[in-house]
Amino acid sequence: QASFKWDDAFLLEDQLTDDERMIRDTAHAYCQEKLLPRVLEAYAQEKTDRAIFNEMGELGLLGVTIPEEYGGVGAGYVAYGLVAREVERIDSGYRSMMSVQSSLVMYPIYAYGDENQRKKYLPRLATGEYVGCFGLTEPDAGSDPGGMKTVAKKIDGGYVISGSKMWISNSPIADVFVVWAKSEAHDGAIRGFVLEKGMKGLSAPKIGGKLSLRASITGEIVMDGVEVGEDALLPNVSGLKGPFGCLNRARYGISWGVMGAAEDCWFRGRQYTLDRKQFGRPLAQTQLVQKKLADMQTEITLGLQGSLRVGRLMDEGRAAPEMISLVKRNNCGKALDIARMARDMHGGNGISEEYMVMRHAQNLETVNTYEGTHDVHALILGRAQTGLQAFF
Ligand code: TGC
Ligand code: FAD
Repeated sequence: QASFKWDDAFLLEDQLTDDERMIRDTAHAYCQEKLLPRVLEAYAQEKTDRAIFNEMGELGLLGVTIPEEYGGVGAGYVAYGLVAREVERIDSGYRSMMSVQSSLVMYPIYAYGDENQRKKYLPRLATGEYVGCFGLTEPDAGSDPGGMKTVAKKIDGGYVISGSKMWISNSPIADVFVVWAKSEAHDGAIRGFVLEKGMKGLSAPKIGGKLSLRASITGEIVMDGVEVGEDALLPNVSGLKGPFGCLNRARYGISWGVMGAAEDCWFRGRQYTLDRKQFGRPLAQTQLVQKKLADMQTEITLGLQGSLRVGRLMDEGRAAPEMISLVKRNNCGKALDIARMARDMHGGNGISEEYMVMRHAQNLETVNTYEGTHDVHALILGRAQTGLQAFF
C-alpha cells in the first residue's frame, strides 16, 4: 500500500524537475536564514530593507524567467512560482518586492521594450542594483484601470507625462518606474513608459499607516509634467493588454506565494495544537481541530496542484488569463481563510507577533485585493462562462 505524506499529500515534490528543486532549495535556504530573522522588526517598524533586493539578486531570485543574456536565470514559470512560495512563507510583503521587480518591471521591459531598453535596465534590475515599480492604479481607477487619467502629451522628441498613481509597491525606493498612461499621440491608447528616479516633476511619497504588508514599502507616483524622450516609450505594446500581460505573470506567482503563507499557518497551527493541552489532552486530539487541519491540508494540496498545472501550461504557452484568475482568486481566498483559522487555533497567543499567524492574515487581506480583487476575478470567470459582461 502506498504511504501517505501528510504534508505533501499529492506528492508535489515528485512532479518537479531537478532544476526546479534546486532553485526552490536556494530560495528556501535564503528565506529561512536571512528573511525570517528580520521579519518581525521590519513589520513592527514598517521598515523595508533595500538590501533584500541585492541579496535576492545575488542568488538569481529576481527575474527567474528572464533569459540569461539579460541577467535572468532563464528558468520556467514553475520555478518562479516555487520561489514565490518560499518567499511568501516568510511574508507576503517580501514576495511583493520580488514579484513586482520580476513580473511587473523586468517582464514588460523584456517583452515590450527595445534592445536598448533591455540592455540598459534588465541586468541592473536582475542584480538588485536598481529597484523597480509598476504604476497602473490611480486614486480614481483601481479595478477599472481603463478609467485612468494619466496622460502623455506629445512634444518634439518625446512626451510630457502628467498624472498620479496610487498604492504602488516599491515606489518610494524605486530607481525605475514602469508607468501606464493614455497617449494622445496614439489616439488615447494606453502605453507604457519607463521613467527614472530624479526626473524633473517625478516624486514618489510613501503611504504610511498601513495595517497590512508593512514589510513592503508602498507609495504614490506623482508625475507633474515629467518630460521624457522617445526612448522612454515601450514600443512593442499598445492598449490594456500591455499591463494585463504583466499582471498575468504576477497573479500566477501570487497563486503560489499565498500557498506558502497558508502552509506556514497550517504547520504552525498543527504544531501549536499538538503541544497545547486543554481538558487533559492535546487540542489536536479534538474533532473540531482535526477538521480544521483537514480543511487546511485539502485546500493547500488542491491549490498547489492547480498552480502547478497552470505553471506547466504557461511554460507550454497554453495558459489562458482566465486560468490564472481561477488560481489567483481561489488560492488567495483559501489562504486568507486558513490564516484566520490558524489565528483562531492559537487562542490568545494567536494575536501575538511571535506566533506569526496574525501577520500572515493581515498581509493576505491585501493580497486578496491587489492584482484584481477576489470579486473582480469572479467577474472575469463569470464573463468567460456566460458571455455576459457584469462589470458595468
Ligand atoms: P477588457 O475589455 O476585458 O480588456 C481590455 C483589453 O485588455 C485585454 N485583456 C488582457 N490581455 C492579456 N491578459 C489579460 N489578463 C487580459 N485581460 C484583458 C483584452 O483582450 C482587451 O484587449 P484589446 O486588444 O481587445 O483591447 O477590459 P476591461 O476594461 O473591461 O477590464 C475589466 C477587468 C476587470 C478584467 C480588468 O480591468 C481587471 O482585471 N481589473 C483589475 C485591475 C488590476 O488587477 N490591477 C492591478 C494593479 S497592479 C497591482 O496590484 C500590483 S500589486 C503587486 C505586488 O505588490 O505584489
Ligand atoms: P476598488 O476598485 O474601488 O474596489 C473596491 C471594492 O469594490 C472591491 O471589493 C471590489 O471587488 C469591488 N468592485 C469593484 N468593481 C466592482 C464591480 N464591477 N462589481 C462588483 N464589485 C466591484 N497597483 C499598482 O498599479 N501597482 C502596485 O504596485 C500596487 N501595489 C499595491 C500594494 C498594496 C499594499 C495595495 C493595497 C494595493 C496595491 N495596488 C497596486 C493597487 C491594487 O491593485 C488595487 O487596490 C486593486 O486593484 C483594487 O482597486 P481599488 O483599491 O481602487 O478598489
